[in-house]
Amino acid sequence: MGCLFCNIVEKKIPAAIVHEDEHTLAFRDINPVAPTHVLVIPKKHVAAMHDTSPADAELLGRLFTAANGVARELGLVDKGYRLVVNDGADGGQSVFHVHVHVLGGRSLAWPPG
Ligand code: DGP
Repeated sequence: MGCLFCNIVEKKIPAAIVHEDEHTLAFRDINPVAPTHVLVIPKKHVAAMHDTSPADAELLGRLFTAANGVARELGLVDKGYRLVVNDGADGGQSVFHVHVHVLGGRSLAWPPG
């Protein structure tokens, strides 16, 4: 079975893909909490933010650059959007393959719950 998001990268599990390049994949969250809710992931498996190191600076840069590109492509930048990375149990992480949530299409409350 392996990692759910690796299976999406490998197209073994279907997803509504909105962006793909050599290093990243973006697809719609199966359980959206905003009118636009997309997950952006590195194709390389990294389980969590706390597993990254300075050696992952390029991967993380590509990830956030791709997330911003998705927000732009989906028309979120004029009104604003939010990028979220949940890490570990207290952070609310449920899938252990690093991902950035791109949230937009409504005014988002702060602080989060
Ligand atoms: P997090 O809680 O930060 O680990 O976010 C994981 C997100 O992944 C959660 O918002 C729901 C989403 N998700 C879980 N399983 C699937 C799936 O099979 N397909 C898609 N598109 N999203 C999924």
